[in-house]
Amino acid sequence: MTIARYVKSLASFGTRNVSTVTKTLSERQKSVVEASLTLIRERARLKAELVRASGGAIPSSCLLGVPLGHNSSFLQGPAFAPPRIREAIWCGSTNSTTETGKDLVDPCILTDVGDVPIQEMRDCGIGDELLMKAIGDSVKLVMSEPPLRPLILGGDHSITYPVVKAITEQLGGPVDILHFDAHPDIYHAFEGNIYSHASSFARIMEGGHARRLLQVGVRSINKEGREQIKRFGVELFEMRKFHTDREFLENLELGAGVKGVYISIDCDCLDPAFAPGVSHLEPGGLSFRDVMNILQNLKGDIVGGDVVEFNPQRDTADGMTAMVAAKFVRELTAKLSK
Ligand SMILES: [Mn+2]
Repeated sequence: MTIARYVKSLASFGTRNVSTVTKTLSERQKSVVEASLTLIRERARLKAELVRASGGAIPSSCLLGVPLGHNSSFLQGPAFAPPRIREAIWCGSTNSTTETGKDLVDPCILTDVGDVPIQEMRDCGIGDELLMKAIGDSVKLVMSEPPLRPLILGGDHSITYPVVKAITEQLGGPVDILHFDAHPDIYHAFEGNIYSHASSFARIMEGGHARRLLQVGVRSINKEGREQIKRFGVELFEMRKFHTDREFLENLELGAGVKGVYISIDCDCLDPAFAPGVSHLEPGGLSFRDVMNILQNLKGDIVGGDVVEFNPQRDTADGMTAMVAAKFVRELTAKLSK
């Protein structure tokens, strides 16, 4: 239901004036947010109990889907990605073990609390400010159940801002961020939207949530992007120089002296030949193995991560990019879980 129809249906009770309707609307919205958070809270409690019952006391990855696509500047398909990624993770075509030998069927390695009910909140007219807060609160609820650590299934890239904000607030300080992307996503605002998927890292840097931000795979950046990179002291590793940066990037040690490392993977960091199912096809990108080599050699305490911008509506008929996004999630799980 649109907000206009919702207001109209409330107003149709007749005796209420406009301010009563507004008040009722916000109370109704509050109830929907509370119900959404209750879902996540109870699922996180269930999964953490399961992990503890299975003997786990060390960090363990917990999937949290954020099916949000409306902050994309182009296509909104990433809203449909989380269930497609889960389906590919558990697809019988491959076994359940990561490349480094962790078995995903073990709840001490991987659990899943389902999706933040984004559509339900949007259906009652909840705007981006409250939506972003609800995403952050959901992340905090997962983190409140040790040993769960949040691994986010996007969604467009706008969700990385509330996720990183929540993690750093919960941990009490900034993190280092390793960000794979064709784009720096650092516009102050895009087409007037400060919550745009092209602006998430501007919000993260303004908020002081990252000590270091390393962006890898970038090959679509304009003058404003370069100014913002300079302004925020971002460490930019452009695709055109990747051959000379490779050795440095394959020997990274991050997160010491801060609260840990956050890893954000935009599927369009890859060359479209490896991942055609993205909204912004940008030729000349990384190979899957390029990303794996950096990820698997990375030293540091990984406190959270995301895989974003997979667009099932642009994927091949056999779901090739879904498998790519799923493998990113599987190998990130291996890094997050001890
Ligand atoms: Mn991108």
